[in-house]
Amino acid sequence: MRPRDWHIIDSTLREGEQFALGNFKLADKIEIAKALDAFGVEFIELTTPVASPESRKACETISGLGLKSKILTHTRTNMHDAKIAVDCGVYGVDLLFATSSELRSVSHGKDIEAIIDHSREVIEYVKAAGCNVRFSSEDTFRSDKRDLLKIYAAVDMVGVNRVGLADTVGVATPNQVRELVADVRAVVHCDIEFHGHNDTGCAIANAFEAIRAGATHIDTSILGIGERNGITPLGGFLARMFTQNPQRLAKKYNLEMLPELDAMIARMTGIGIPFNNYLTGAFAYNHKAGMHLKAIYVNPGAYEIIPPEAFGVKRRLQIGSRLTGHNAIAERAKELGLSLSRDEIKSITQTVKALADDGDLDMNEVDALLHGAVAVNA
Ligand code: HCA
Ligand code: CU
Repeated sequence: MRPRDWHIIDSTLREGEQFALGNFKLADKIEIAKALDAFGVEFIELTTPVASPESRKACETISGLGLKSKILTHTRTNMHDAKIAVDCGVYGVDLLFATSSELRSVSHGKDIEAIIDHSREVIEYVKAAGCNVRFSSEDTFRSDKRDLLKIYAAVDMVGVNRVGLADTVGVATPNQVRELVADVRAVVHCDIEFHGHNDTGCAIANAFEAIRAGATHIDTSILGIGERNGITPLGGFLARMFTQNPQRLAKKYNLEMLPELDAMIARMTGIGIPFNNYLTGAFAYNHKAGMHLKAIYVNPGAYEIIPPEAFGVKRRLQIGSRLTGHNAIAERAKELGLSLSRDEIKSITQTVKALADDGDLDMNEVDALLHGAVAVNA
């Protein structure tokens, strides 16, 4: 199936609040919403206004900011919550209902027919209030497929704008996501959203497969923060999509703002950006081994699938290690405007390697060796 146009629903302000260290003050929430808007995400999802007085204030305030991103809030599928959500002035309401037998038994105890009846009333209410409405089944991937397709088809008939598939426990494989999204695509006309947790490291791959199978909306959060170890990270997901169609992505989003977004959430949660984070991790563009360095000088694309400047980050060449090579040392001499013979470069390279056995040299130390060699020549 040909991928359709897709959109990001960033849930840093909903799923991200379920992260252990996610407790954003109203001013933080406004800063996050404005940054996401400037980045260009199409939708921003907020914690249910029912959660606390400040959650309600956040829904009202952020809905009133006049952002380009459309503001959604996330509620249980009941009239009480839906009414409060609509009253906050949000663009849309994301309804959630537990459908797997595991969660049904501990949650509401309703059977499928009862879920459909109950949901119909709430969906009709939200629509009549002029809001966009989505219906998602919690724990989709441990729900019975026949039940799911019946529910999705029924809510589609009632007129939802989107149905959501939620891999609540991060159990789904990319193949399962592709198959289920395709099956849902066959029974609904509305848009399809995918929400994937990262317990087994598949959240990005699953979001990618969801799009390939016809999903139109992907839930993300900045740095992937969320319940447990989180969901599809905004940056990692965009890295995946960039490799498919860089021009289109650069047109849709202000990609060079990604480091700013990641740093903002790292600061607000106090976690720091993980060293191996997609694109913005401290070493995401670090090149070290001699063979790699040699190629990078000739053509960075040899070891980089995404040019770092596309996402506003810088490459880092680590030439003071035991793995370095004479090409890297020669390039550095050239950068410094130093003229050294091939043999001199080779000899300095051997010195760097030997010294690095006691610990890597930083650039200043490598530079000092190069300058020292020139001084000897003079
Ligand atoms: C949760 C709910 C949710 C909802 C996803 C959705 C999930 O577990 O707290 O609305 O699509 O992962 O199921 O985040
Ligand atoms: Cu979730």
